[in-house]
Amino acid sequence: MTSNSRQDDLSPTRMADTEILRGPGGETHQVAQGDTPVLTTQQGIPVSDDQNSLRVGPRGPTLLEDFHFREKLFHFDHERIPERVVHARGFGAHGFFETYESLSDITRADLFQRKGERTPVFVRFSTVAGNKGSPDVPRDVRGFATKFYTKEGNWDLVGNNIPVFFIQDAIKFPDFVHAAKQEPDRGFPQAQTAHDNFWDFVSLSPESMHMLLWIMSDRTIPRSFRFMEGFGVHTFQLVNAERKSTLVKFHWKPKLGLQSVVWNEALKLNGADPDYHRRDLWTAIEKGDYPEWEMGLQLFDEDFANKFPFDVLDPTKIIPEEMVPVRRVGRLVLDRNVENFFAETEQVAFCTQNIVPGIDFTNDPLLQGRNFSYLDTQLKRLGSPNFTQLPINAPKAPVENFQQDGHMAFRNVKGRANYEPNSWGLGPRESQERGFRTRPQEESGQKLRIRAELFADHYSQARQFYLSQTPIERTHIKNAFVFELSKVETAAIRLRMVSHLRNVDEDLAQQVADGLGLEQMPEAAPPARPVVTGLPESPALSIIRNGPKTFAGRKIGVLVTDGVDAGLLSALREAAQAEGTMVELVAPKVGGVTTSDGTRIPAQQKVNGGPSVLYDAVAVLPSQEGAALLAREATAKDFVSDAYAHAKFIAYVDAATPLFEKAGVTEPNGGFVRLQSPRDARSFIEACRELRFWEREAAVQAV
Ligand code: HDE
Repeated sequence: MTSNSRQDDLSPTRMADTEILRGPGGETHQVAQGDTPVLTTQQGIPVSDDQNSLRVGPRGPTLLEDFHFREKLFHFDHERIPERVVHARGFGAHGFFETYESLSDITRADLFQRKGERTPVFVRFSTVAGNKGSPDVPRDVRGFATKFYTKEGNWDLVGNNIPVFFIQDAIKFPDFVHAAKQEPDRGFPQAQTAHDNFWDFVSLSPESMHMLLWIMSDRTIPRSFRFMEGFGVHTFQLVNAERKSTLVKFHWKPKLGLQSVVWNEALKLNGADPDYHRRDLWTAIEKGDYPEWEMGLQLFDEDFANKFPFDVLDPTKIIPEEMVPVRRVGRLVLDRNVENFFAETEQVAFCTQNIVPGIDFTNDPLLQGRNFSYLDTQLKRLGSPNFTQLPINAPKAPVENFQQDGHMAFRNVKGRANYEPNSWGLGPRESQERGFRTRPQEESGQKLRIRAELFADHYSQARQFYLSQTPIERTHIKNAFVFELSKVETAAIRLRMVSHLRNVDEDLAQQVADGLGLEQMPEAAPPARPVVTGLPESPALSIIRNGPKTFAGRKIGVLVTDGVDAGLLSALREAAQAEGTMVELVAPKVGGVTTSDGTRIPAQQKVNGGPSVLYDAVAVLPSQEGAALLAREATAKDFVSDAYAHAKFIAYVDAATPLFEKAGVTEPNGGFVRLQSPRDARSFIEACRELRFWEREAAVQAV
């Protein structure tokens, strides 16, 4: 065997300014010389051979003496840290938060004091249920966690893309998470709520009803992180220098507007690109198209809280924006990708208890429980109380205290004193004036395991959410219930769920019952408190009503073949560029095509790797011969028929007709734009601002 030839044969051969390295299989590698650093062990000892372990003779046993080999495998064996119990699948980026105006009348939090002040941030988005390697677009809540490195310490706003939660008391969190994740005997399903245990638990927990309406809506299948809202969920307090408190709900509003995919698209996306969301964020930042959100505050006082028909401490309730407007107070810009995924995205440790002077908690029982759980989980995950010293977690404000030692301590007390007070005049002391002070509040009452009265209203806001949706969105919610409950094998659980839906909306319950093929409608579940049926609609709750009216930040997939009309293609590119839209060419071969004017252009995707689900809109621009070829290719037909079924805007040239016919798209009508002149390219982009031609969806019924 050549690879086992004499060790000398495998040592580098120097040649001019490169060296030729022969690998273990006899293959050769060229390695740049000059500044190339020398490989070392963790102890800094230079390594002479990283291709072969030390052994006795070419066919003999490996020697224990090979410290480089042992260290390399030892380190590799310990590469993994426990993944997060929830929110394991995540993606993060750096950026800044910029304050629009001083909020000193409301809060003394340093980051809100000065107009134009920029505070560095790290944001991690995530799914909840799936394991670390699960796909990006399951039906799931998205985490939206922000670490603000303020001048007075780190503030972590650990939110979601949905403003309410499944449960009201942190004591139920382990049960809820167990039920949502893989079933313990079989270890599946992965990243799915569509299974018996999940629906069993939630149908036995009426407090989940409001959240269930949200998760069955398109909020849980966002187009990408860039197009979703974020919410702090709980009511917090902002406290000013006079220690006056204002109650607050935090919001993030995406600059590019809201957008979701459709369910059939999500199913296909997870196969076509399991990294769809992280790739989107990474690419946008790499291109300099920095994603942006505005921070919004809903500010209110105790008087409002007392009059509000629900409890502001109940995390299963919202305060409609129409009742308390969202005041935009700053912007969040993500402008830097991580340098190392593990060091930053994996090791970042968000803790809800990280708040800064000027912000305070409330008694929301979910928040109180979270304040214990996050610190605890970081110790398990990162293995040492010194996780705060990792660069991603370390405050950018000075850290001065006498906490010492522990695993991996690399910020250590200097000098003799490691306690305070001390007689040596060494080290930091507390400051009444600058330090974090909990706002004094009266608390009294018996110790009880009980919830506040208004927490028992489980259906009224679920109903309000449903009735605030457009007809298209209501259909999606109904379809999602039918899809998920159809995966539930136990008929009694399906019935129980429909019995709850009757308290939300009779029509919805009936449609879901029909979709499930129920023979008889179950009795409505007895509500713990009467359902308030007359709550006004809240248009802010609809995605479609809050669409972007721009196609910026979106992506068009252009299906091309040899002979594509060069003029139309460049008109389309220009119109897209003017809008801030990306264009990708999808061709029979990734090497590209030759256009009508003889220019050779590369493609970004081969047609079977670039299905139309990856794009927000498509253009089908083959030549006549090209269309005939594509009409024989199944994935080219899927490209067209999926774009059609998913109600996308489609630009086309007449030559595409045979492909459309083979794809079953017989009559290009609404939502189609025929490209004949450059002006048509602009009309196409303008049409795309609507994002989808929803009228088509009802006709196609791709649920
Ligand atoms: Fe979390 N949650 N959570 N959660 N959560 C975690 O902390 C927990 C809740 C949220 O990108 C864990 O570091 C309890 C609500 C996000 O690293 C853990 C309760 C909201 C992230 C934990 C909740 C969230 C987490 C797992 C009920 C929205 C990911 C790993 C009382 C407002 C942060 C970790 C990241 C992560 C506990 C409920 C958001 C186990 C006990 C409500 C975005 O500590």
